[in-house]
Amino acid sequence: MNAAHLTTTTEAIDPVFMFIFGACLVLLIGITIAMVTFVVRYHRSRAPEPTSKVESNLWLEIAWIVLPSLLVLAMFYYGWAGYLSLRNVPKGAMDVTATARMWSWNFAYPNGKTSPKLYVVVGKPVRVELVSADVIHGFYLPAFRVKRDTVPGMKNYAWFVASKPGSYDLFCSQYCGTGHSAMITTVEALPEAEFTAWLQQTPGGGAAGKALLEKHGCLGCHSLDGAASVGPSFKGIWGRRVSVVTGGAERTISVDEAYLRRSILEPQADLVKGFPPVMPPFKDVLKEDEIKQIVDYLHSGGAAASRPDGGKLAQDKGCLACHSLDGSPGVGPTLKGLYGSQVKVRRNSTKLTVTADDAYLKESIRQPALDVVEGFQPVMPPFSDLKDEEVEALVTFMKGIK
Ligand code: HEC
Ligand code: HEC
Ligand SMILES: [Cu+2]
Repeated sequence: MNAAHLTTTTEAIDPVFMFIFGACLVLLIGITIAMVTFVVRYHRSRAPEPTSKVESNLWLEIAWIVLPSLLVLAMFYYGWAGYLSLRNVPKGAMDVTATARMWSWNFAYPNGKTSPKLYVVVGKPVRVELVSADVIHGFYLPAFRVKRDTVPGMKNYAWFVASKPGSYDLFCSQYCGTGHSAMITTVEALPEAEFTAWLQQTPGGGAAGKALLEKHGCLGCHSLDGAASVGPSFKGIWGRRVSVVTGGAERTISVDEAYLRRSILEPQADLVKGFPPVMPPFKDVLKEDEIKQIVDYLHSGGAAASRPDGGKLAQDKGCLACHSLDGSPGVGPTLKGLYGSQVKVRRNSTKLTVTADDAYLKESIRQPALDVVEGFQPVMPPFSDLKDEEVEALVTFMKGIK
């Protein structure tokens, strides 16, 4: 039980458990045998009178004080050592933030990627920062013997390492309301290469495009916030009218995909007026999918907005834990065909029918308790912390679910 040699949380916990369990088993068997033997041997029919004249036995008393004390101290020692290995995160651990909310998990990686499943590298320790968005939840990984509460407003963490590739259950161990049992997801342990490939995959919201801009040094010459730099700012670039010099002749064009591609691949072809021709061509540098991601990113409003993706938000914010997209019932009404439909709601205990338009959808997200849909409990948490553009994105997303 030397902490320095422990490699996994399972190895830290299992011997402690077996030791305590073994000690209890030995005691249970010993005490039961002694009890049965005494019952038989000293039954009144065999021994009607007390036979023993012993008043006290010093050695026996010392033994039954010292031996159990040693046993209990040993349990404490092993338990403490095991606890320390659970609290001391090995060096070089990967960081992931787990956010628990009613009733879903979301995992955020340092590069901004988020996922409803916890992807990890086989053999590499993972430090999980535990955050709760609402009530007390519990981060519970039976396969790795890890169980730790996630408490709102409290910093907490857990670590583990998956030594074999595979899919392991991840539960919430605190009863946190109606949808508690829905807080089930998995740890996906992948070989390093597969994990890296997964981590770099386009994460919807344009983080990949931005990462590419950073990687290729574009941001050294182009700002995202409108500030002047070596080149024009990317802020609000899509659709902007620009004056360019093409083959010596000046013309004004609006920025679209074709123009963006040309500007990136052959910057000298259309030279933005007032800027020096210093941008290197990226023709042989960027791959097609990278160009696409960059163009998408610039299209989406680039830095200024990096417009949120409603579908992804619905996943990340836990909407889909309570709302289905396919018409099936859940904790909340399905989102399928919701937009434009007539909804029966209860507002301040009066019943009325409203049309699910933009305003209604927005209000349902920000103040769900205002209009409670008939037949449902008012359990939806208010998402008052969402930004306006995030609410817009969610509404756009919901409109699309026909
Ligand atoms: C060395 C500085 C430099 C780097 C690095 C650079 N650019 Fe440029 N970029 C410029 C300058 C200067 C201009 C304006 C002159 C021109 O049109 O070539 C420009 C123009 C552009 C334009 C047209 C802008 C407009 O307002 O019409 C786009 C789009 C663009 N760059 C994208 C990129 C991307 C994407 C990268 C990275 C893959 C990149 N640039 C890297 C300096 C740079
Ligand atoms: C804890 C479960 C839960 C979560 C999480 C949740 N909702 Fe709800 N939602 C409900 C319930 C229950 C109702 C019906 C009662 C009411 O109107 O408050 C509802 C109602 C709604 C309605 C009105 C539906 C209708 O049929 O008129 C919309 C729109 C909605 N939710 C959107 C969202 C969005 C978007 C999110 C994520 C940001 C979200 N919800 C997260 C449980 C949830
Ligand atoms: Cu929970």
